[in-house]
Amino acid sequence: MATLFIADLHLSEDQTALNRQFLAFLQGPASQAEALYILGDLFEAWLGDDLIPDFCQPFIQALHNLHQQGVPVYLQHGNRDFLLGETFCTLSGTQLLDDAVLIDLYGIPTLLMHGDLLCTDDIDYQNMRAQLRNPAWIADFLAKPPAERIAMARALREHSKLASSQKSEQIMDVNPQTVRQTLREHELLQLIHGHTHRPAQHRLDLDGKTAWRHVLPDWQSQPGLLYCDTRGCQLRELASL
Ligand SMILES: [Mn+2]
Repeated sequence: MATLFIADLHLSEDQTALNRQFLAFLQGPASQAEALYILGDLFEAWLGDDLIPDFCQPFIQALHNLHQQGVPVYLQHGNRDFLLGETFCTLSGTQLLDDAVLIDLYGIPTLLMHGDLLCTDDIDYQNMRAQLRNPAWIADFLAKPPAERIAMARALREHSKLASSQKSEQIMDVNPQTVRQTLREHELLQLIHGHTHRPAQHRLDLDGKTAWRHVLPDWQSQPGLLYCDTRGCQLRELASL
C-alpha cells in the first residue's frame, strides 16, 4: 500500500485528454492507495461551490467513490482553486487541509504545502495572494452574480499570465532560505509541495541533517505523482503505474 501525492492538474473543460487521464487515475491506481493527497490546483479555476461546472461531475463522483471504497482523499487549496469549499468537499467526500499541514508519513513528520507561499521572491504575487485570500474579499466575490465572477476570474488569469511572462524563472521558484526557515520552524526534514511545476527530489543539508523537498509535477506537461510507502518516496510518471 502506498500514499499518493498529486498537484497542479489544472483541470478545465477544454482539457479533454487530461480529464480522461485523471478520471482513469482515480478509478485505477488511486483506488489501490492507502490515501490520496491533492496539494492544490486540482482545477484551473474555481468560482464558488454554487457554480460547479458540468465537466466536474465525473470527478466529484469518482472522488466520492474513492471515499466509499475507504481511500481517504485530502485536498489543499491552490492559487487557482482556493475557493473550493465545504460543499465541494461534502459532494466529493474529500477533506480540506490547511496550507501548510503536518502529517506523519510512515513515521516521518512531513509538511505538505501547495508551494506558492515558498515563492517569497515574487513580492507582487505575495501581495496579490494576501489580497485574494482576505475573507472580506472572498465573501464579496462569492456574493457577486456568476457573470461578474467569470469576468473577474478571467481578468485575474490574464493579469497573472502577463505578470509571469515578465518575471524571471528564478523569481517564480521557491526561495531556498524560505524553505530552510519553514523546515526549521516546524522542526522537520521532509516537505512535499507543488505549484512551481518543477518536479524534483531535492536533498538538502539542514544544520548537519539530511532534509528532502519533493516537488510534484504538473499534469499538463508531465502527469505523475509522488509515491510513498514504508521504503520512502519516489516521483513516478502516471504511465508507469
Ligand atoms: Mn499553483
